[in-house]
Amino acid sequence: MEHSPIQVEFRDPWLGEVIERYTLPMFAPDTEGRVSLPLYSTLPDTTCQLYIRPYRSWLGKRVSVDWERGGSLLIVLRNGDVNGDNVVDALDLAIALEQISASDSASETVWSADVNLDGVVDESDLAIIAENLGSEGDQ
Ligand SMILES: [Ca+2]
Ligand SMILES: [Ca+2]
Repeated sequence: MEHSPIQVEFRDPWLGEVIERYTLPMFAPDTEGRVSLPLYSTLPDTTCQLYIRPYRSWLGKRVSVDWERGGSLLIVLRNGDVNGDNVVDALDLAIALEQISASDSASETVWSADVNLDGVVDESDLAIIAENLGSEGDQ
């Protein structure tokens, strides 16, 4: 199954308005949820808010950055949101439990429940979901 592009928004730090959007195609955080974002934009150097939209099973995240052109930023995203509602809760755990041992890569449910992207739904996926239980993504 293909990855959809990850979407990043620049927001005004005070008003929260979206100033600019860009997408990082074919991109996924590592198993620890680390994402290194290349910062390319024509925006002038300033303090701004970056918003990473919920991506696959990773929760949305808003961070304040001192913007400098040409830099890159390391962000850690929380993982475990199987159903994509930007919250990790018991429902996500239940969906993953139902798919345990499943490795049918054509199934969208299996694809979603495989939160560590190793092609199979197993205990390590459940552990990631359990660890982040109760986490809510930023809007
Ligand atoms: Ca969820
Ligand atoms: Ca897995």
